[in-house]
Amino acid sequence: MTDLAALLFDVDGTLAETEELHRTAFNETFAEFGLDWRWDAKLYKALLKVGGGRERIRHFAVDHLGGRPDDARIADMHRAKTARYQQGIAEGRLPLRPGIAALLRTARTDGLRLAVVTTTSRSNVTELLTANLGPEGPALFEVLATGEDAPDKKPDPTVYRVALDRLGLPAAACLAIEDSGIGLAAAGAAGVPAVITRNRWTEGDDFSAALAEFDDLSGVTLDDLRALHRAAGHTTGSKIE
Ligand code: XBP
Ligand code: MG
Repeated sequence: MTDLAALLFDVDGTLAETEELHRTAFNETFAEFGLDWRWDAKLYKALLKVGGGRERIRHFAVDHLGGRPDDARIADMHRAKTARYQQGIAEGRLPLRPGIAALLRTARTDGLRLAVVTTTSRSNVTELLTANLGPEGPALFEVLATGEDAPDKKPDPTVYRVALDRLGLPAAACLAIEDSGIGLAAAGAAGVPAVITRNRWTEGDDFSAALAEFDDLSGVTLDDLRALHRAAGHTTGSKIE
């Protein structure tokens, strides 16, 4: 049996409820670029199956509207969207989800290693962590594996493999904390067991492969996570609701 050595945190929907700010930033950017596109909540929920904001814009432009991709323009739009999103972070619009700050600090005190494993950009992650935890926030995490590290976004497992490689740990020594079906699939394809924190944007996703589902991480202790990880080491298919 392999002891738990590291927690691998997804960002969007897991560390913070970011998607409404992402959605608003996309829509404001579309208007800025003279487009009449508008992603309402229902459409955005469906588009979240496409990991990565740049990829999401491209998917919408090509698959949804049947357009020809203009990748330079899509990159410009995504840059503008990221600036708007980070302005929202600077305005304090993205608190961490309940239980996250306490769990991060306890994990570090307890000797667990921490990594971020996300499809979003590195600067979005460092801005979010700094805004909520101060200048030392990003350094709580030994590894930040982000969208820049993996051209193929979740559910592709590349970003998880990058994190494992940088940590120098086998997948079985880690536990992923995710909020989405594509994130869970990415972790699973890299061999990393995972738990889910639910949110409205990923309601209805297939979480059958998760070790457990939680509404949020308040009240979830390291002992709880260690017990789930230990159980996953010698059984499959057991799940705690
Ligand atoms: C969820 C995502 C992200 C955000 C948009 O990422 O799919 O693409 O919706 O962010 P996570 P960007 O893996 O953290 O759940 O526009 O920066 O890609
Ligand atoms: Mg997520």
